[in-house]
Amino acid sequence: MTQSSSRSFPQDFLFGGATAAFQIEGAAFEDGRTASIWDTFSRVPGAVVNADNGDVACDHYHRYGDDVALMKRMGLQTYRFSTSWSRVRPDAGAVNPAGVDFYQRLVDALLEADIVPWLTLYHWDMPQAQEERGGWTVRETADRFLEYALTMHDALGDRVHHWTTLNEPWCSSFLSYTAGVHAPGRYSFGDGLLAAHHLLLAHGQTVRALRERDDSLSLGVTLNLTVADPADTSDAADRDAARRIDGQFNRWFLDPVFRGEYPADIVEDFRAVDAEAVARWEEAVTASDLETIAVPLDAFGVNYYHGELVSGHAPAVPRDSGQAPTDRKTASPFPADAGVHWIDRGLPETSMGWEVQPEGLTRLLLRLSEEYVGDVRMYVTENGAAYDDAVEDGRVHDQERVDYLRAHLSATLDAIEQGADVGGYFYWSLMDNFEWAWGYEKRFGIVYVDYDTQERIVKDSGREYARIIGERAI
Ligand code: IFM
Repeated sequence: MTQSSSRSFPQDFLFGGATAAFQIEGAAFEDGRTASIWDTFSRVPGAVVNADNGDVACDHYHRYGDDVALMKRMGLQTYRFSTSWSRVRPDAGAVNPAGVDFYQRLVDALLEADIVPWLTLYHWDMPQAQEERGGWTVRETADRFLEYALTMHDALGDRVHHWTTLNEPWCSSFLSYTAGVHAPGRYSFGDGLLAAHHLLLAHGQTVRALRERDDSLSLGVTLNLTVADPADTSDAADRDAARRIDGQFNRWFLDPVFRGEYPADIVEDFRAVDAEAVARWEEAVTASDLETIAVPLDAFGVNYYHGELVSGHAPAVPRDSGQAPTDRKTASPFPADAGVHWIDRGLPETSMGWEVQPEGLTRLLLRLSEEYVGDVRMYVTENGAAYDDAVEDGRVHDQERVDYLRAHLSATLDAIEQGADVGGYFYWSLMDNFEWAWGYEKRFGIVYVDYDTQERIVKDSGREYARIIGERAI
């Protein structure tokens, strides 16, 4: 691309990188931390590829100083990380000062390096002891979560401005309690429904309480969202397939957060499949819960990886949606998926089997802007790609990831230029890490991690990102 065709980002646009506690920290049982649901689940035979776990991960707990220095060298303006509930309040019980201290040291190091800390309170690692009390299927868990959130605010409220309650509640509810693919590995549609509601309740209660403490904080939530296109827009069955996927994945979370209601069409779809589960869920959902969940926000996090083309008719060759790494899942457990078929549109794919569809990000941001967020500023809090990287002479030439990154940054700029208020972009992930059920098999980082030596190597994509950040243009 020539200089004359380069496009600049708005002055206040933030460039960041993202990680999550369980995926990078390691030190799983050090300094008072006790088991989270992922420590337990990763030890279930067949749950994680190669029986990997988070005991060591990227050893970030001990290497955070070097990792922050690396971020500074790359020019990152902000760093999105999560705190571990099990480290801060082991077993969802009393405060563990050593756990709190780790995050204070991390935040101080970030501030010292002029990197804005962007803190997520829940990125899936609930204390195992709380799961044994019912986990997200019980209302009490939202109250325990609030205690933990207030502990974090006591410790960091003077230094951290940006607070995100939840990362991707679709994953920590349906993927975890219904599909059994993520911890705690339950297989119940009703439990997934309850978990989603109590997660959202925890979000609302936490935003409300933090706001009461300090109305200058920037408070938000991050959802993972998709763009489901019908294979043939003139075909009613294809349009209905797209409606259902959009409904159970996007609107099930967007509607309560921004409108204080669950999408009625999806409630009826769910009822047709499992009336008893829906009745149980209806008993748990109160009008005041919905008011709490729709608490006003300052920031809205959008995680986008890929879109999907769906049909109501079976294609000659079924497409593998690339979702399940192990044999734990043989058929989609989601009621609204029944009769939905994924169509291969011939786009390039990442090593997750996810299509590379950057223009979907533009459309998603514009849709959110038009239909949901009002004047709440959006941030792309995750976007990234896994590829099979190799180290050659001390370098990682990951041209596909360079292209992915550039294409999605351009797509973000397209949305901004068409009127969406997007304040920043966080590449997922800063470094290779524990990719949940895929263990260490999938590498998303712009920094390569050698898990034998814990050496970090900035990949070509990391170099390109640093260059783009330096020029604030693409
Ligand atoms: O690694 C995950 C992250 O924890 C949540 N969002 C998707 C990423 C890639 O699968």
